[in-house]
Amino acid sequence: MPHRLSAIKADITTLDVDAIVNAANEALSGGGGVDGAIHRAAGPELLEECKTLGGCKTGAAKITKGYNLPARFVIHTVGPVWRGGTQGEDDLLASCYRASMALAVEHGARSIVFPAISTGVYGFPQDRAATIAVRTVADALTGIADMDRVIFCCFGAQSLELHRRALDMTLQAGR
Ligand code: AR6
Repeated sequence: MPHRLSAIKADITTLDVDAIVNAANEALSGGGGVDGAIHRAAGPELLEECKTLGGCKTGAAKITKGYNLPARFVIHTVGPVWRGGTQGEDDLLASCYRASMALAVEHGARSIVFPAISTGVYGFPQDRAATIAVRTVADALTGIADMDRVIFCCFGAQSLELHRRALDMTLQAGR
């Protein structure tokens, strides 16, 4: 079970998997960071489809096609803005990972890649976010047989280290 989880350092737009996850905003209007990179790589049709979806609440997820990306689907989720940790940020971040996994399974995706949601512009502390990401996905995976691979796509060496550490701790805990 734990072997389905891994962390790599990469540009998420280059990965040939069934679904990549986008750290979007509630308007699904595109933006900077990973959102901007995904829209640039997918092409303008992605924004056209996003406009038909009626936005996305924080902690929820919506799915589109991948257009010019190698990935078949883009799952757009909206992470919480960090406001000190007392505004339900942890639960909302966990909800992003759960909702994205559920949508992927619903659409028959057997491989999914996550960026480090909320840890850029939205300011969520990176170590805390990595722990929540890995724990939430590992817990969800125990109830999902139809998923082969979940990858945490880190953009920097520090992020990779944090996710590897969180994965090691999860494996040691036998989850
Ligand atoms: N591949 C993988 N990870 C990336 C890439 C990439 N190409 N580019 C950046 N990252 P952010 P957020 C990492 O700011 O904090 C947008 O404007 C980055 O290093 O993209 O959830 C949206 O429209 C960081 O670790 O997302 C929203 O308004 C992580 O992706 C807002 O930003 C997330 O950083 C969302 O903010």
